Amino acid sequence: MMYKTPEDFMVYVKAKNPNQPEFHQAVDEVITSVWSVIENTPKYQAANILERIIEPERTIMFKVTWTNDKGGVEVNKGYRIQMNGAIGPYKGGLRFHPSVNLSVLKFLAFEQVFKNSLTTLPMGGAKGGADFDPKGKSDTEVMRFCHNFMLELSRHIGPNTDVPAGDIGVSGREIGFMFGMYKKLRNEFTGVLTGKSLNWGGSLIRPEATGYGVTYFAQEMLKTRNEDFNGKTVAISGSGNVAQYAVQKVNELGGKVVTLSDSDGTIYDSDGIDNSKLAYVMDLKNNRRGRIVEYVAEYRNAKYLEGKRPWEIECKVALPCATQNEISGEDAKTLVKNGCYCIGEGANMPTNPEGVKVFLKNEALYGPGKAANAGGVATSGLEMTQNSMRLLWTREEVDTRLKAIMRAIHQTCVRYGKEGDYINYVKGANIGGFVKVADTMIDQGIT
Ligand code: NDP
Ligand code: 2IT
Repeated sequence: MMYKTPEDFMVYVKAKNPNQPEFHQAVDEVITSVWSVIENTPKYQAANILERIIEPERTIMFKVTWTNDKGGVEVNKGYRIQMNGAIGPYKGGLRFHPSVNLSVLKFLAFEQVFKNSLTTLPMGGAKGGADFDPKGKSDTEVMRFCHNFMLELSRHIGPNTDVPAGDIGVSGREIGFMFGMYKKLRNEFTGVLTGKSLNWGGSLIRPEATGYGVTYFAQEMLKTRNEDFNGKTVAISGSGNVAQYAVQKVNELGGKVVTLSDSDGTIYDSDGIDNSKLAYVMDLKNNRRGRIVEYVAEYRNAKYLEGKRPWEIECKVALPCATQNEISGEDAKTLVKNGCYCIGEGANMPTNPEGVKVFLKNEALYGPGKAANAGGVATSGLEMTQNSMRLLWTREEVDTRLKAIMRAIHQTCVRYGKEGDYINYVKGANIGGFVKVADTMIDQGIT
């Protein structure tokens, strides 16, 4: 074996990819989990799978220029990382956020490879986006940005090549503008993006899928201890797409969600965020594009924790649904100390490496993002299937398939992650996702 230890291999990764801390973090976690598999599988060593799997197949970086409403000229950086296309067309979201850079998108694209493999559907892994901040922009500014972004991106994608979707800062509105420009440029109507509106090729349940999926996954984890959501207090972070539908599903399953957040702070409602309060949050965030602090003016019993994350609030279940590294080692300790023993990651890599160690050491039910939030991309896969067949499945049909996929992912994690009585879902998800991609790369030769 060319490298003696995962640490050895990380020296290589860091030298080849300097100044990309998020990418290093994501690679380190996967490599540590799959190390024993590589050690025991000579064909993976002979094919140099490790060095090959961390190298993006294609990295596209481009300039996006657009004019703001005052006539000023603005410039942003646009990206698409096509990480691995072994098992299907590249697939993964687009993130529009000022924090977007190459490191963040490479970590997300890398995670996506294993996540997509876990879904059981034929999708390779990719991620893209821009350092554009949609906050405070008018609809026409967002439209001009999306159109100019697609002017370049359209050269690199296609329904059988690469199918982007939403992520932070990209939802139905942005997908619509990008789809419109792609259609005009190509003069063809194809399922080149997912997360489309229902009138023009979207799938029922796609908006709900990530939030529902993470809740289904947590439900499966709880089931291994003969438990369910009924009567449990749940802390959720974020207040965007994933967080909103996680609240809806937890409510349906009898849990009580007491927190939501955004990048400015957290709201704590000890009475629970029921469906009518959720409707208020959805209108606030999706239509009025306001801040979560406004919740406490509407619901006076709720408290606003300015600049804080939800993790000091007592709960049994935590569903981080905002962004990467939002749970530190200290946060994880606080959660565990307060009785939290089930963590389902709606966000990608929300727990930092120290936090992950705390959850594993305390034998929590800890579902990492690439398993727990795979319902979103899985339902994107179902949207692609419907587009190919040119038909629309019912809500029930899509939801039934989503549930079955989340259950299958859970089973894969159990199969590869069992350590005595404990299920290490990190190991299970990483090995389960990795083996299929690595075997496929070997089947297809050195390309
Ligand atoms: P949205 O843009 O709809 O919502 C993002 C939420 O997270 C907002 O409340 C936002 O607050 C908050 N947030 C974003 N960045 C930060 C930050 N740096 N610090 C604190 N809070 C932050 O995105 P989604 O709900 O779609 O995505 C949430 C997470 O789920 C991401 O990690 C994404 O990668 C992941 N995910 C999404 C999927 C999907 O289908 N949409 C699928 C799988 C995973 P603010 O408004 O202040 O920015
Ligand atoms: O992180 C993710 O899995 C997503 N943002 C969804 C990707 C997709 O193609 O639906």
